[in-house]
Amino acid sequence: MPKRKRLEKRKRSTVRGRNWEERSEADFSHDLAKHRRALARLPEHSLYRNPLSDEFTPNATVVTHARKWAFVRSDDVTTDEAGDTRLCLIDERLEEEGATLMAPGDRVLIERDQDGNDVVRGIGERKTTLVRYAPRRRGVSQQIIAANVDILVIVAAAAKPPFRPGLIDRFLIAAQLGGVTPVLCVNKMDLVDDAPEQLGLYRELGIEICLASCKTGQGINALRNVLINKTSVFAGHSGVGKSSILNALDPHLRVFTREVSEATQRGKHATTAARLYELEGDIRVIDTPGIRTLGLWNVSAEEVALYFPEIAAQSVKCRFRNCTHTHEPGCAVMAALDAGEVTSQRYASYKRIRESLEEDPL
Ligand SMILES: Nc1nc2c(ncn2[C@@H]2O[C@H](COP(=O)(O)OP(=O)(O)OP(=O)(O)O)[C@@H](O)[C@H]2O)c(=O)[nH]1
Ligand SMILES: [Mg+2]
Ligand SMILES: [Zn+2]
Repeated sequence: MPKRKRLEKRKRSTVRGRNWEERSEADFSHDLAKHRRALARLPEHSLYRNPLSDEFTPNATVVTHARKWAFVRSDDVTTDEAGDTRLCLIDERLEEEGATLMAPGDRVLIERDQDGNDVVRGIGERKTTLVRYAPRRRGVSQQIIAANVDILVIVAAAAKPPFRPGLIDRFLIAAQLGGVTPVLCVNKMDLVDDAPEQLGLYRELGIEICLASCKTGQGINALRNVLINKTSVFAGHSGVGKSSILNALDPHLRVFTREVSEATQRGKHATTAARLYELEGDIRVIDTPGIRTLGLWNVSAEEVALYFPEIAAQSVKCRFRNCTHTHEPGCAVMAALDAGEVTSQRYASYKRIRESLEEDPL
C-alpha cells in the first residue's frame, strides 16, 4: 500500500472513534413503518392560502405560469371561445409562503372579473407533488416542479450526456416524498451497444425501466403504454431528451429541443419553463427544464437511509441505533458494502446526499 494511503487510513480511524460517540445522542428512529406512516400524512399544504372565505371547487388546470399570470386549461371546454386554454391573471392576495405559489398540474379556481379578465382566485389541495429545495430563489425555498402527477419519468441518457446515476437517486427520494410513482427512462440507446450496467440495481429495487431512443423509436410505444390515462412529469439533466421524447410520443407537438454541446457533452437548457402537454390517447405530460442537482425537501440527514431500501434493510443490524453508516464500528451497511450486497454506486450516492443535507439541514 502506498504511504500516503496508509496515513489517510490512520487519520480516518481516529476521527471515527470520536465522531460516533459524539453523535450517539442524535435522535434517530429505526422504525420504518412509523416513519412511513408519518410521511403518508405529508405533505400538508401549509402554503395554500385561499383568499376566498368559502371552500371552492377548482374549475381549471395550470398549464404553465409566470409570476403574474398563468396559462390554464378550463374544465368547461364548451364555453371557452379560445379553445380550451386561456391566459389568466393571478389574484394578488394569493401569496407565496416558503414555496412557489403554483405549478403545472395544479387545480385552480378561475373567475372573470368586471374588466373581463380571467383571474386565478384559489389553488386547490394537491394530491401529489414533485418538490425541489431551492434556497436562493427570492427567499422561496420550496420549488414545486409539478403538482397532481401520477408518474415521475426520470429521464437519463445512455450517452451524450453520459449516464450519471446521482440525480436518479435523488429523484427516487423526491418521488417517495411527493407520493409519485417513479419510472426510469434511459434514452439515446442508439448511441450505445449495451444499456448502462448500473440499471440492474434499479430493476432489483422494483423500478420500472424503459430503454428508449427518439432516433430509432425504440421503447417509445412501451413508454406510451405506461403513460396512458395518466398525468406524468418528465425530469432529468439537460440534454437527455425529455422534450424529444414528447415529440416522439406525439409528432403534432413540436416541442423545442436543442443539440448537446460537443465540448462539454452537456445540454444547453432548451426548455426554460415547466409546461403541461396533452397528447393523443389521454396522456398528459409535464415537460420540465433540465436540472444539475435536486435539493431535497422534507428529509433530514438521519432519514436518508430510509429511502435507500437496500441500505435500510441492512441498517437494522448495525451495532448503534443511530449509526450513520459512514464510519461506525459494527456497521452492517459497511459490512454489506464490503460483501458486495450494497453497491458502491448506491453507497456513494447515499453518502453524498447525506453530506449535502448535513451541510444544509433544511
Ligand atoms: N442520438 C440521439 N439523440 C437524441 C435522442 N433524443 C434526443 N436526442 C438529441 O438530444 C438533444 C437534446 O434533446 P432535448 O429533447 O432538447 O433534451 P431535454 O432533456 O429536453 O433538454 P432540456 O430541455 O435542456 O432539459 C437534441 O439534439 C436531440 O435531438 C436519441 O434518442 N438519440
Ligand atoms: Mg427540453
Ligand atoms: Zn451502520
